[in-house]
Amino acid sequence: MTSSNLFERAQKVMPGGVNSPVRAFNSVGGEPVFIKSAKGAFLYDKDGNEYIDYMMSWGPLIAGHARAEIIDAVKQACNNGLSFGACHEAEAELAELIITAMPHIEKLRMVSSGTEATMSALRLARAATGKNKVIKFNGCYHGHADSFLINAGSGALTHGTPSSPGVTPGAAADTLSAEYNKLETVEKLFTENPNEIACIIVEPVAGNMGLVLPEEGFLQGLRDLCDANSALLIFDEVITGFRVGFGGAAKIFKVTPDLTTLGKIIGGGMPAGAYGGRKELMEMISPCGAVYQAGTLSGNPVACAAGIATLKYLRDRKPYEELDNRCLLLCAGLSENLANTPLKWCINRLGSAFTIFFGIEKATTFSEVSKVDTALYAKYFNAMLGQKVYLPPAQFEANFISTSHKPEVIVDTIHRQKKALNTII
Ligand code: KE4
Repeated sequence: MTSSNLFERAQKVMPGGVNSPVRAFNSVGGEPVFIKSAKGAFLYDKDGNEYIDYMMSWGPLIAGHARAEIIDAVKQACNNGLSFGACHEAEAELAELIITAMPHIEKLRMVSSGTEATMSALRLARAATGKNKVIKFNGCYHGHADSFLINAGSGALTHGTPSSPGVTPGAAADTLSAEYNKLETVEKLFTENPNEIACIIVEPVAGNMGLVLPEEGFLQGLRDLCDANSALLIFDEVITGFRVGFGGAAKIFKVTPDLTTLGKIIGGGMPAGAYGGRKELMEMISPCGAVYQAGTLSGNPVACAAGIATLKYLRDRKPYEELDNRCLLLCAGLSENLANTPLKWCINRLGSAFTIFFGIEKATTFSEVSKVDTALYAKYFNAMLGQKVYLPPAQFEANFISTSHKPEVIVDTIHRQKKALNTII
């Protein structure tokens, strides 16, 4: 069956034919390609096409698709059983790897997605402070729990539902929205809601409005505001954890959160998330504390095996300088091509993650990003797809490279982009 036949079939049994909205290609037009397999930096669709992949499953695959040592670890774990619903050694091994890399996490709880991690961290912050309100940032995305679907980024922004129907006024009332990189908007909320704010949750590097970096002093400013108002600071490192460095954004920007949420890379492509922080906070979580949170497949042995193999690969190979150099090379080449067109664009990059914004020349705040030319992005996406380069099918996302994106793949991508641009200029 071709991708088109498969999509027709999928639409009969799943909303939009997908299990996550942003996969539907709605904001870029056309129909999604159906993937048959993937290896290294490449995707292979059901229609016989090979693509260079920069979406990389939205971030988990920093080691590339189907890296042998990760596949082998998963196969071995599968042979011992897929799930126990009971304690097993790999849970502590994965937790120890994470805690060694991020010592501001003294204890953590494994869950099965980033959404579970952030919703649990929020519950814990509310219990620990006895306060109800949470500050999040317009354009930031923390998964689809009710509290976070207020002015959310990623697919919620892409599909025009930043504040989703079905979220009750009660839930929405406890979520306050601030502007990323604008500390004054956070300070104002603390002034207007004295002693009511349990926490700030922030993507330390925003990935869900496209990649937007924290300006000098922004993250430290959030830290100071939390300390001054007895609120907790939650770093949502679902994207940035083990992506921007082995110690995450907290280490790079030298700001210590009270709680951290993780996902994506810690599962190595398998369903996994985690939340963690200081011992006295985490010991409020059941069964040692009263804050309830649970999950049938939390700490699943197969997911833990993939996560352990991925983190050991990163710990031992130390690929971050190489990834940074490769992505710098890529973005320089892509920028040179774009500079030779009449288009308005800008590019943000940190390490192996980047976003090209179309229609704007600066992307440091949500209000700037809101002015992007999504129609032009759609044209660019399809032109690149035509050159067999697979990008995120939405402007408000980050692109990722992996250790499988060898220099020759980078150079080839730059050549393919040049051809793609010639078809839309
Ligand atoms: P999941 O529930 O999708 O595992 O994680 C939610 C989440 C939490 N925090 C951050 C910073 C995230 O980026 C995400 C999920 N990221 C999106 C892509 N931007 C997932 C892709 C999708 O929704 O299909």
